Amino acid sequence: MQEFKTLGQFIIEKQADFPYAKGELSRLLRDIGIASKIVNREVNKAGLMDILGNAGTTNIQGEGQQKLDIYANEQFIAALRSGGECCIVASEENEHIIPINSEISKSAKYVVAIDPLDGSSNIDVNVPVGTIFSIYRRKSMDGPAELADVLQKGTEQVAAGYIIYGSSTMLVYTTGKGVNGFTLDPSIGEFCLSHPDMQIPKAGAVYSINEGNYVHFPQGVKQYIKYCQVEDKSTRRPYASRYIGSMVADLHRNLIKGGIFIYPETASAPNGKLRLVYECNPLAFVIEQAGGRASNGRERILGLDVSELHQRSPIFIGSEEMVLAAEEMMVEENQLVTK
Ligand code: AHM
Ligand code: MG
Repeated sequence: MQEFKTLGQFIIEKQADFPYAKGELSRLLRDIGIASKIVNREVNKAGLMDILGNAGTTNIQGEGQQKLDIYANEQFIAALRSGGECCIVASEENEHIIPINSEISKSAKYVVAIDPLDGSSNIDVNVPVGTIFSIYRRKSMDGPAELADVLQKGTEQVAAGYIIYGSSTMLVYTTGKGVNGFTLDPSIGEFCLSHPDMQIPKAGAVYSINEGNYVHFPQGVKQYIKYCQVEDKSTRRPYASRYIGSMVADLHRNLIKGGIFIYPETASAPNGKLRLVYECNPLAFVIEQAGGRASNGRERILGLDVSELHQRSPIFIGSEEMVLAAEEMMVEENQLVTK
């Protein structure tokens, strides 16, 4: 008989890696896994149900919210509330932190930052979307948990990961001891360990960037794009350009095959588009744990100061050698931004 390991079994097995932990983090990861299965069910039905389309409201960043964004947000918050291990949820879909004030969450030690459904504008066209999550320990147990508990540097994350709702659904996460990937077996409704100890190749042959914004990119990024397109056998150039427009999907492919994903700053968006707390930091933690690199073009993403919940950051993330090459060009060009 084929032997397999479920996410639940794996989490329990790994609990021994955290001698100080009493199983709370394991239960938190379990809660996220459960909510993701419910979201997966709805994402898969998107073409069939009247759930498709715009809910007619906008999130605090003025972007159109799809109905499934709202649904996913509610599911994750509900799972974290009923699990009892989380005292604050911070979500892309909510302007403010959501304190969990239930009786069982009183002594909860963890805060969770989440992008419940990233790339959700892709749902209408059946392109993979994802969930991104990040877990921190509360800074202090005195008094109620507060925003400061969420605004921690990425280096303070105790766990982070993503779920990709793609041709199959996968959950990939790290607790700082490597990266493991689990594929959902729909026939038994369990995530099964399919990608143990994931390692991103040191270099790849794929670059992912929204090249339509080329005229607005900093000179260093323009120079790097040109570099990607020049023929050079030793570095496998020209690289292939692959941009799905769902960061989780682009990053997942690059994690497995090697590659770089860039969402830079532009003149009109000096901090780029992507959000530090629940998009950049968790994915940077995963990629670093897989042996890759993540920066804002100059500094390590995980070391950046966090002052706002919905703070944005440029991001250069993926295979180490590729990110290093892009960073060098950012320095060389002195970060000139094309007006
Ligand atoms: P969202 O959080 O509003 O879904 O936006 C995040 C997404 C990323 O998944 C993706 O990489 C990027 O935005 C695409 O943006 P663009 O269309 O500007 O290339
Ligand atoms: Mg997002």
